[in-house]
Amino acid sequence: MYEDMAGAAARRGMIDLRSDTVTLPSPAMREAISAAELGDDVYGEDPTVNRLEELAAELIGKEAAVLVPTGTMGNLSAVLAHGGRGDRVILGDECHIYRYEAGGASALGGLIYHALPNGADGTIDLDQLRAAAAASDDPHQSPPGLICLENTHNRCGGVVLPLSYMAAAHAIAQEHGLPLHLDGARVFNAAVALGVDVREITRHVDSVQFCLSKGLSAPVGSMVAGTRPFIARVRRMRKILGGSMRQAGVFAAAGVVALSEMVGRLADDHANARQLAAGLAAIPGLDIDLSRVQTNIVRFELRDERLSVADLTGRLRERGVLVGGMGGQTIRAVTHYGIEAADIDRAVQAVREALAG
Ligand code: TLP
Repeated sequence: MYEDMAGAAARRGMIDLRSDTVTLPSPAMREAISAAELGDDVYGEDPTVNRLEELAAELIGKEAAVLVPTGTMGNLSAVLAHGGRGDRVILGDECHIYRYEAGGASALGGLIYHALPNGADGTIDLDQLRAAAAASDDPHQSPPGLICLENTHNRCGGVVLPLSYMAAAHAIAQEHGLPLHLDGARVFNAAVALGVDVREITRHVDSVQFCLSKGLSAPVGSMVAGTRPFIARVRRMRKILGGSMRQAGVFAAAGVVALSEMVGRLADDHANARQLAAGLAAIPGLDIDLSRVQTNIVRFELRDERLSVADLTGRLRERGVLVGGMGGQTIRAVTHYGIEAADIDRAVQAVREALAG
């Protein structure tokens, strides 16, 4: 009855690898959207939102969860619920909260970003983390408020933080009485890559934000999860930020399908990413670290003096392939629902031609 909209980009002739945010809802999501029972969620009366929040809390292993429109609002409302004006948000200098969320915690909440170097593997050195987390009696210093990690780590190429690292970072946070927040926009990708239940990851954090609208393919929505009192504070922050919605069951219905049906298939995206990476590795003029291709993100560097990243992405666009520049010589390609193994072959061929021509 419904067209498979995930194929829409492909039908337009483009292989869109710019992000997994470009995914379109599955046929099952479209059916769920049209059949969704609705109510006013500001009154707590949207049964579909309530179902999604209960399901999300259970799957992610936390007491409660709340639906927010975007990952950015999810992270911001969580950070504001954890810390106060003048507190430091300790995070990695390559993380999304620091690089791509417009400084929201400072701009709106008066918190200070304390950025520590991210290693290529997405981690922050534990000694540096421990030193940053230690509170000082010196009135010149601003107090630590919380620690944030990102898993999978987007700018580091979708790498997965090891469970042992999550546990060690959590121990440091606990030692210093700080909450640990996880930007888990793609935490289900991390769980699938590790072959563990996602709760094995989230048990090491106090709160988590995860996106329904990336690899899980829902059109809109992220969840924030944590203890009941924390989620009550997040609800207040969401209200302040203008993110409390009315008949949000319209897209929460797709979120229920995302969590029930779309997690397992992330393994296909990971296999496609590995296939893409292997193809790119064989092309002269490109540099790629295959050990970092662990999930659905392929990060590679252009090492061809004859053309710029903009030249290459432009030539790829002419050949029906969209990828994104990440600054400098770095390019990102992301696999997702609607991208098949045959598209990967076509994309690799397009890159070969673009660099040859
Ligand atoms: N990431 C987007 C861009 O903003 C870079 C993408 O295309 O990958 N955390 C992480 C780790 C993310 O990658 C993103 C989106 C977010 C948070 C924010 O989610 P939204 O876009 O829903 O606000």
